Amino acid sequence: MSSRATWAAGLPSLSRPLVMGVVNVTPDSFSDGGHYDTTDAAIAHALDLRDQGADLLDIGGESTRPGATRPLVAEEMERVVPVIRALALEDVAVSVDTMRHEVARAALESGAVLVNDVSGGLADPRILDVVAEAGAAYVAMHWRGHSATMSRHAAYDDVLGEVRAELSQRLEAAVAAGVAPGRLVVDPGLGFAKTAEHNWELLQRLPELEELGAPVLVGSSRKSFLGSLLAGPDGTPRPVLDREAANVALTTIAAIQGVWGVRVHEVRGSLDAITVVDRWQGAQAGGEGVSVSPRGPAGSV
Ligand code: PMM
Repeated sequence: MSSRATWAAGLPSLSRPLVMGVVNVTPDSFSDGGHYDTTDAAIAHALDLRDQGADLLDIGGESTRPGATRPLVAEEMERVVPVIRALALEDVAVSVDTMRHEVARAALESGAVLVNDVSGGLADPRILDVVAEAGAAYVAMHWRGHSATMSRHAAYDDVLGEVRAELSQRLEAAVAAGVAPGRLVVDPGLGFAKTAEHNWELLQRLPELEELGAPVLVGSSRKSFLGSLLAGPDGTPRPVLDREAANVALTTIAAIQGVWGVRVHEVRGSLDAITVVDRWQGAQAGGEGVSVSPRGPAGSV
């Protein structure tokens, strides 16, 4: 992966993949909707993920589950801003999971250091100007439309090639808006306008996404393609909260392929897997567990 010249202030600099812990302050997210939808519950959960070792906490106020209704801008803001403000006082980096420039601006003013935009700037192009002005880091995820319609767009001749080409356009748009190239991260957007087959192919070919020259983030945690893979004999998908072991396996696979980070609901297992991969790679290189392949900005600062 190419080395990066710059990185946003406040983001951890690691020689192993980073673990981003998910905090959905929503009533309706597919796996944890309604669990942390008050400010106090969300802060307590975030601090628990921090204590488990999360390197970054991703705070979101809009569910992207298929068919979800979008909250008002004011509602989304009320959900995430108080949580981000409280966490910014703690010893942890915070990102905001939003597609809206107003929410991104308020989050960055409240102490967030990264904007995680599942639409890669397509839902609200002004978000790129906000990120550029703040000098923040930005995750451009692959996206083809809002949740209500995204399944219609899950058609590809060559999923890796098309995702990579569309992400390349999103990186160009971000740079054109003034975001520093060294502050950009890409994400294939597993489950967003993708079937299970598409997800598996992307997961098999992550190094080819790295050819974009930006670090890669992957979010597989609890997603439905794991539920269908692990379905019972009668075809019933494995329940959402019982997919963690499978996700730890995917964290291992992603770490071996050199990703920058994984976005997960449970931190400890993925962090353990990353620690094992790091040690294993050090042993392969004849070292004593020292990571020999710094990845992306985290390894190059
Ligand atoms: N997935 C979800 C939400 N935000 N952000 C990134 N960068 N990558 C993802 O795969 C991603 C995301 C949906 O999952 P959730 O509702 O459990 O947060």
